[in-house]
Amino acid sequence: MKKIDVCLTPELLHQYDLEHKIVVVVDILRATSCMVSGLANGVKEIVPVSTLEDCKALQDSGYLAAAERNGSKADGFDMGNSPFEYMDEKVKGKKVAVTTTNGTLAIHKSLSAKEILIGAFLNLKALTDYLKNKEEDIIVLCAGWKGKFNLEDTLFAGALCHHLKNDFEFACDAPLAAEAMYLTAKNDIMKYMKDSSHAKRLAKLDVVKDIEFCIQESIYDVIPYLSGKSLLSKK
Ligand code: 3SL
Repeated sequence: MKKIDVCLTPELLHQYDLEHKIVVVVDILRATSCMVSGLANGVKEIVPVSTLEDCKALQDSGYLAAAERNGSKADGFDMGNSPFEYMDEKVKGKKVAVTTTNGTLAIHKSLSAKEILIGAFLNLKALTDYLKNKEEDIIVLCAGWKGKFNLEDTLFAGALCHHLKNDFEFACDAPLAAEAMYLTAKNDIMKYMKDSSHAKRLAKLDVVKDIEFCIQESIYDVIPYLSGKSLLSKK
C-alpha cells in the first residue's frame, strides 16, 4: 500500500528519501496560507526564494516582492507575509516573489521530490481529493520555526493524514502522533494553538486576525504546485 509520512521539521529531512515522492510543504502561520490565498485570489504566479537578496533581485526585475523575517515585513519590500495582503487588488494578475523565515526555505529543501505541493487548512479538502488518487508515497514537510517543531504545521499534517488514512498507510509514528493531535484539537483549533510559540509571537505583532484566517478549513480549492521556479495553481 502507498504510504504517507510526516517530517516534523526541515532539520529531520535528511532522514527522508524524497525521490519519486510527493512532498506537501506546510507553513500554516503563514507562508503556505499566503500562497494558497494569493493563487485563489488572482495572483498569477509566486516565486519562493530563500534569501532577501534573491527576492530583491526579482523585485528589481519587475516582480512584486514579499519578504518576512521574524514575523515582520522586511524593509524595502512591497509586502510582508499576511494572507490579507495577498488578496489586495494590487496583486491580482501579478507575479510575486516571496521569501520567509521558514516556509520558502522548506520548499527549497524539497527540490529533489517528484512533485511539490503547497498545503494549508485553507485548501485541505482540495488537496485531500487530489492526493487520494495519486500512486506515489507522500511526505508532509512541516516548515516549523528555525528548525524546531511547531504545533500548527503538525496539526495540519495530522488533518491530512487523517483524511488520507483509508488510502495511505502511516509510514511511522509521526503521522500517528500528528493525527492524534489533530483529533484532540479539531473542534477548537484556535484554543488549542493559543499557547503555541508562533501564535504568541504573531499576537505580539498584533496579527491575531491572520491566525484566525489561516485556521479556516477548505475555503479555497486551489492546489499550488511548483513548476520550475514558480508556484502555479492546479485550479
Ligand atoms: O516562517 C515563515 O515562513 C513565516 O510564515 C513566518 S510568519 O508567520 O510570517 O511570521
